[in-house]
Amino acid sequence: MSTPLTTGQLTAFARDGFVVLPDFYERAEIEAVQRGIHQIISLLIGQHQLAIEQSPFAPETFDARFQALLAHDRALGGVVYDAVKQIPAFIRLVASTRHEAVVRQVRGTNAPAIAAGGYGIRIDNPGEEKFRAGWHQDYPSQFRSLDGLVFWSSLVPMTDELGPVEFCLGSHKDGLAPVCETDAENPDKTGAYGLTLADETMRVAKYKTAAPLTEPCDLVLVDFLTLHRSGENRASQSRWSMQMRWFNFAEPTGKRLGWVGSFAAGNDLRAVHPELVVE
Ligand SMILES: O=C(O)CCC(=O)C(=O)O
Repeated sequence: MSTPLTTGQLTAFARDGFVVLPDFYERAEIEAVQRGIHQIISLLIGQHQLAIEQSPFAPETFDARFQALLAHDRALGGVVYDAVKQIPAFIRLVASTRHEAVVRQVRGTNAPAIAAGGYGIRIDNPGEEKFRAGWHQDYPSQFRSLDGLVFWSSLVPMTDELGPVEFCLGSHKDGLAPVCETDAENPDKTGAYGLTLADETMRVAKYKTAAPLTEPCDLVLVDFLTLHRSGENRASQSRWSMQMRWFNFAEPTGKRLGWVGSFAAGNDLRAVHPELVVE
């Protein structure tokens, strides 16, 4: 059997609910995704005849003109967001045999699965709150299987200013956390973004937190039950990161639900898991 994680990494994952695997991806795999993003930005600049200087691709500056594009028209940021998850090199990465081997090893399953619609590339823009993810577990907004895994990887060198993801250490061991469906402080947040943890402050205070500063090519492997949230981007650049979700066809809850997806698949948390929703 292929064993991508060392014993130490497996132990850390079981203890903390996430683990950083340095240099998990090949540089060429990541550059191909960055190149695809650069191309989409170039195409939009050309299409809208914007007075933004074209710049040749380099991995360190693949998004150099993105802030200028946003400044011209924020809606083009949404066009980029929807487009980049369709870059072939990204889809190849999502479906990579190494991801499959990780699921087999970590979940001890011979039935790994890719969560349809459960993958994308986040673009966390400086100072934007609307799409920042508050404290959450992935399962209520994904379903598929209780033991799903997120493959999270940054496309830019992470810094404190960019607002790295924060994790509650060991929180996955406490099972599913009840949620409220509205965020009183942020009424414009909807769907998965509108869910807040019941008794959030008390719940989160139980755990130590960590916010790893990873590099492109590093993987952060995250349990579907681990509490985590987006940091605040206080930099002048966007924070680009990939989320690729897999699950396990053989896990009993997922099997019982027919492996359905959550919000993005049009399903209602209250209908599928009424016990998780508190008023
Ligand atoms: O990258 C982020 O800011 C948060 C990502 C996240 O919450 C997730 O992958 O579930």
